[in-house]
Amino acid sequence: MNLQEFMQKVKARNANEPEFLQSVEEVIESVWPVYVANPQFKQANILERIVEPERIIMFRVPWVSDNGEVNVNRGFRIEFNSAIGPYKGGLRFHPSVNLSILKFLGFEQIFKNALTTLPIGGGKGGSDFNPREKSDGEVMRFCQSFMLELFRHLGPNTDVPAGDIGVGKREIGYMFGMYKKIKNEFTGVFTGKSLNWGGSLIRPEATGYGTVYFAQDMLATRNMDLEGKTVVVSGSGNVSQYAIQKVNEFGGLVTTISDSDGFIHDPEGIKGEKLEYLMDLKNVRRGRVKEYGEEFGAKFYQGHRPWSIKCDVALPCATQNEINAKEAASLVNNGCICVSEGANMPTVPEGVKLFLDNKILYGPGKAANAGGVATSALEMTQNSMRLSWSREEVDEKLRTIMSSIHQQCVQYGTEDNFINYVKGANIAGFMKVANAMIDHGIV
Ligand code: NDP
Ligand code: 2IT
Repeated sequence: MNLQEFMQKVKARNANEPEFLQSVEEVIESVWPVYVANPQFKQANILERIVEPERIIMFRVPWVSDNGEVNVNRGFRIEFNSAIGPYKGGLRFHPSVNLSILKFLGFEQIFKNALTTLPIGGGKGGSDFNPREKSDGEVMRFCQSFMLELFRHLGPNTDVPAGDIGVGKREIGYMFGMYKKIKNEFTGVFTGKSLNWGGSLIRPEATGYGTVYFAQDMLATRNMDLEGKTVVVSGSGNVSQYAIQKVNEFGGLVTTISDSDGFIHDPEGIKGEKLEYLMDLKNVRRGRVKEYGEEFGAKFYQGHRPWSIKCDVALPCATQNEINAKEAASLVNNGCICVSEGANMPTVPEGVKLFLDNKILYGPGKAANAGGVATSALEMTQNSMRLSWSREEVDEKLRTIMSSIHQQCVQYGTEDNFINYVKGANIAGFMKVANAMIDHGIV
């Protein structure tokens, strides 16, 4: 079977799952030469096995809104691969959630988690529930109903969820509370928990910080850093906020933020009290970025994404396929030298090709945003030991892990003096998981 025949088979089996197929195609294209060169992988049929989730759980989530209406959402957990550790990955609550999106996220998570150097397998889950404009009570009742089914599939050594889009510390709290009540045990079955009941310092910051550390490591290969660089960021949630904070610390200037309504361009920089305002706006008042524009007199571009704004570095931190081919071209033509992906699969395949053809420093999500899940694994470690590390200790470990991921990309992705981080991340992640699968026999 050649690469095309293999993809044909995957497409036939997973028709109508475009995001999943997109993520599979990217990984398979990178690892195919390694697969062909290593007969033991072929003999164990690793590729066909690795694209098939070990288990998918889909369930009904009924809940009652404040006005007494009965609602039904769909819940999912994709337990994709446990070759190197318990299933680990976030839960996403967003109206767009479906099987294809969660399978792509679960598939990415396998290789991302392998890159962290820590013992965590790949999983992802969530619901098409939309937390926007819901009361606290509605969110709580939804989370409780969701857990009434999901609890039986979780466990600190089995499957450990965390947050993703639409799931932050409030939702983790409600879900953990229900899990604890049903199971009558207090274990580290979620990460991203609040500090006073088992959370880890730096976990909220970790994805954004890690994405910026990865950008610094990429820039360092060309003797550059973020000092004085103009940085365009998309999104305005958890990942964006802490990416912005870290860019500011490194002396860069962040000029954009966005949400699904549009983007803000603030040429003077999103820093100091402006960043504090943004955090309060998004995390406490649950408002829209448009209000930032009104507060500080910055321009709001309704219905547009920020990629037409001239920058040195771009940090996509919102969602999948948020940089299309035209937008990737605009970034390249405007002189962007580095893209570090805080979001999962934010760039369409044609955009990725353009970045690689133009030899820019391009860090794909599974490498650049792995700091979040890596710090989740550090939270699991602290929970198992029943103690907590200091901010400095966790941040130092995160910094070391991001450098190790960068190093793995360099090792597996260097071709003619150019570091192809896509190839490097895919091959490094794949090798670790594939070898573990071989050790375990045909299971
Ligand atoms: P949040 O829910 O905190 O924020 C999401 C942000 O992205 C919001 O600004 C949201 O705007 C915007 N957004 C979401 N969906 C869309 C859409 N369809 N179109 C335009 N904008 C959209 O999520 P996170 O910050 O946690 O996650 C952001 C990205 O980072 C995701 O891709 C996630 O998978 C990835 N990620 C997250 C990690 C984590 O630890 N949290 C770890 C690794 C990756 P709006 O309010 O309008 O929806
Ligand atoms: O995409 C991701 O890596 C996350 N949403 C974080 C997963 C985790 O378990 O911390």
